[in-house]
Amino acid sequence: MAVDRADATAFVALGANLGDAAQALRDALTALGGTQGIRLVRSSSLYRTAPIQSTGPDYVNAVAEVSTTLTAPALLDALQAIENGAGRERPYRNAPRTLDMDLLLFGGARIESPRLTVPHPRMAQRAFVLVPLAEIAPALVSKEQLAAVVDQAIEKI
Ligand code: A4P
Ligand code: MG
Repeated sequence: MAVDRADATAFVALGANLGDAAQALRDALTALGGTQGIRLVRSSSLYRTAPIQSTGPDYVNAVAEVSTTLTAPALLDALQAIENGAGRERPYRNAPRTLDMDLLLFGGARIESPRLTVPHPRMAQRAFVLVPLAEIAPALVSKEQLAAVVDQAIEKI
């Protein structure tokens, strides 16, 4: 018997710093909402951000809330398919990229598998995640967390 999986609320971080990064993020949000089993609930503004532990041009970053019937690994598959569709290449760690989509939170799940760590282990250290996340889900980000990243350059586009 097929059992419907309950919807989970998940948060996805988007980033790009090659090509037309803003358009890549808009296209990625459209692709996300158009994926079977994923509903786009809301998305943040786009932000221009200075590279953190990375090189190249400034990034464009955003965060989206989705409601999904997919499992977390299946959602990661969907994110990676959208990245690949945007021409993502991985020459080395933290290389400049046409599109990066990271899974920040998946309901209240804690996941430690070889290909997936949730909550995203570096999200609390990064203004490019915390500021857009606070815009769409203020209860998930504390004033203390925002104060800790206040020296990282970020501006709404
Ligand atoms: N993986 C494990 N957990 C997750 C998760 N929660 N979400 C694995 C997504 N992927 C996850 O990712 C490498 C592997 O992480 C995947 O195969 C997946 O199985 P990747 O996207 O190929 O490589 P990456 O993005 O270079 O690595 P990572 O670890 O996602 O990088 P970070 O730490 O996210 O940093 N500065 C600004 N201003 N804006 C940015 O967007 N991004 C980075 C990337 C650095 N500096 C930045 C930005
Ligand atoms: Mg990534």
